[in-house]
Amino acid sequence: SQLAKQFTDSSTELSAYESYHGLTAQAIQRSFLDHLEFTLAKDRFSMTELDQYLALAHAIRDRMIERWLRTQDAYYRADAKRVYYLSMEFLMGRTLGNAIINLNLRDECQKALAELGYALEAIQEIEPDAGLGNGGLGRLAACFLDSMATLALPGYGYGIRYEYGIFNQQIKNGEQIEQPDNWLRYGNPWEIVRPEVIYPVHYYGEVVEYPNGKGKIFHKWVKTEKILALAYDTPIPGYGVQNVNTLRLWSSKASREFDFHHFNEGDYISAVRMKTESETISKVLYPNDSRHSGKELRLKQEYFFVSATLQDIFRRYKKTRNTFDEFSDKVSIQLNDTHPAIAIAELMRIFVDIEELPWDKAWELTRATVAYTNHTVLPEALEKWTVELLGKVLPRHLEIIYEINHKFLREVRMKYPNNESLVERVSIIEEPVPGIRPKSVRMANLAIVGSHRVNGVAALHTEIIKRELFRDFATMFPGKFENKTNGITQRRWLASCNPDLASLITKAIGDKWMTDLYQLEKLLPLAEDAGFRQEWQKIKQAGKNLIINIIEKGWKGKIKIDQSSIFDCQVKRIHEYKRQLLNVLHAITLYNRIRHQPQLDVVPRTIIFSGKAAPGYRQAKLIIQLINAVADVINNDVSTRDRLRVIFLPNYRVSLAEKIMPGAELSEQISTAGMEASGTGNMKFALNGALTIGTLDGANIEIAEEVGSENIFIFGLTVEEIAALKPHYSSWDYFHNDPELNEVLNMIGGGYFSPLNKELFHPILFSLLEGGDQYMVLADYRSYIECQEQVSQAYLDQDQWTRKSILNAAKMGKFSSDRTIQEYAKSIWNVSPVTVNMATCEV
Ligand code: T68
Repeated sequence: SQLAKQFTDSSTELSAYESYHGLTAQAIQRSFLDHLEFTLAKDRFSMTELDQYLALAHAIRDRMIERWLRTQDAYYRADAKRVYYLSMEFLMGRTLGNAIINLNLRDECQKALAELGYALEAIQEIEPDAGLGNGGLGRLAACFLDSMATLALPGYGYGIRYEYGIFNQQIKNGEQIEQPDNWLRYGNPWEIVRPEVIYPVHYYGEVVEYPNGKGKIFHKWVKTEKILALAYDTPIPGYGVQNVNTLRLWSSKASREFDFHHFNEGDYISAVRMKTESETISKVLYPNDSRHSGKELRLKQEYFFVSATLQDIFRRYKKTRNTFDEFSDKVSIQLNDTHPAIAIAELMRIFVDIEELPWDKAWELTRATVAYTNHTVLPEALEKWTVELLGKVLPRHLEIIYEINHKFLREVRMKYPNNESLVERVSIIEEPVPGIRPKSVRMANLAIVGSHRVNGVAALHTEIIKRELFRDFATMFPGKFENKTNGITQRRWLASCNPDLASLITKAIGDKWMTDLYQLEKLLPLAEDAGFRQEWQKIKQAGKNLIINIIEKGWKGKIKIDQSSIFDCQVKRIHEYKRQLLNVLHAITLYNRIRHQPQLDVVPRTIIFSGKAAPGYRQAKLIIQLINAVADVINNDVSTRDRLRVIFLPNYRVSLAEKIMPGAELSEQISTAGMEASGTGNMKFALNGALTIGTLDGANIEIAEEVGSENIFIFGLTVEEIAALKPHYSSWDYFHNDPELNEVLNMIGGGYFSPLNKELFHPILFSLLEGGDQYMVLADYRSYIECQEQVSQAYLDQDQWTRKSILNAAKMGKFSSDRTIQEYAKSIWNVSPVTVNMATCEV
């Protein structure tokens, strides 16, 4: 510490400080070469590209370790309140580029590598994505970790170290093929295994009651099957601070008992088989983003990481305290959706059965500690476990849930007498309907009853959960429901993914936007500066050219893209409510207009889709097939293809998103109003200067408020209009009364895009017509087409378009996840920053 102090006492000696901590280009180069030789045992003859990546990753990781240790020590010394973000998904993507940005080492790394003849950008491409999530919910968790570290909050991510993340998507003959994502194949240089941090997790068995001698009955969960949870830690560096937080992911291991209890060969073999089976718990991420599957293995995954995490939280709490009186002053637990909601029952079990606290005290602590974020209103996505399954896998938890429900319903009946239909609606237990539905546990109801706060993820979504989905609860617990509009981290979604735009912005307004995104408003006057617009436009064009490179590489040069066409992008999970179909109907409409009037002067477009469908979601997979079939016809038609292109980019993932955002000009956010809780892709696009075409749904509404109606393209029915239309909606009317729509649907139904199998897309037509068009695609068609005409018109005035592009980015301040996390910290978690300073802390 003497040495460190000496270096920082005078600001002129900053470089000495950096040199002491190995933050110079020279030190990074030395470290890179050392890792190549001593960690990887390679020289410049035997070294591969993978080795270059691994050596650089180790050199960067080394530079986080001291800060990491100091951070954990600082939180301990400050006796800080900790936040635990419990999530089944952390969609981290790549780590190298982000770590380099957050440590502020970009120039140093580039210099160190350039001297050796390597390019940083090429090395970054070697890293596989950590795809431990499906989409928005998992990526939100990753952005939150970045913001918590940057805000110096004592925050921890807790989840599962899936051996296989979200599947890799290939497109073969226009169809999605799923390939396993073996992301750990070449090792993961960012994780550190903690062999000493290992906890037992129990399943099955039975509950026995016994008197404690003082007239009380206690419960013991016995004859369980036990497996082990082993901790792997990943450092999460903040930007502009020296805090490095932790993401702790659990991996399942067979418990040792399996090894001892075999007496003959048969037992030995079955012991080994049990061992491998117990290790399947953390094997693979469930690839559904919007449908509850109800599978036993999924329930076991949820309890697996909740149980290990709570044991870890209790261990940390008990290091400094021997009563639980201050538990909720020192611990805050955020549930990322209901997936970890069993934590409420597990907390009660630990307090009551193990720590022997009275029920009421345990309940008070549990509710004061836990908060729940809802991410969806889709009924099919709400988690319900059958009483039969939950009672088999977690018998004691089922008893506890019954007890929670019993006491809760007693209060409800007291407060609202003679209202059994209310009781039925708010009950945590859903009663069975013979032959229709089994008796089940409603996890959202458990999460609401067991939390002190429930939040939605955008203003409209929060209103919908308060007024509809959870109306009874919102009346019962006024003040429990809050909005926390989502955000994204500008470190990844601007600084790292779009370095040229980032440096243009920094040249113009300084770099404070890196930690205060509202600073981007300083760009507003520059929208009127022709020189600035020109530079902005040049960078956007470079971004477009990068996408062109990806396409030309993917199609082996067989597709030529007009670099002056509108880059119109819809990238997100494929789902009927997100309405990729509406976008396809527009593409076909444009195609028809050009075909029918070959002389028509249209604004050239490149319509880009990317996204995965859940492997079991038939309709979504068929939509992928339709997009590819339409693309095939349009891209092969010499009479139209110079003016219209349709591209489906395979295997959408974080690292691909980072390449699309800088080149996107039009952002498609066209969900049925009321169905997209927030969306976060909408924010990433706008931050990178794309204009939005969208419905009044999720965070689009708030984006429109920020950028102003002149700078966004809004169309379609509002939530209220949809509610009013729904009861007497007939999609057939739109089909019959709109000739262009009629033609488009007849082409899809008549096999125009599937000449070898003319019925292929009938299920799509069925869903839009006989099926009732649940997502109101046809109702919004005309409004969408007209809005797209306005987009094309607006694009003709490039200068004006660029002005709007700058304005959009300038108004994204609100959508930094730093703002979101500050709101959580203040009104849900009640936590404060603990700033780590390497120069002043004791070594
Ligand atoms: C998304 N939800 C919302 N769910 O759809 C999106 N679900 O509007 C919102 O912006 C985002 O959450 C962040 O709040 C999801 O991504 C899932 O991925 C999911 C995964 C498993 C089970 C259910």
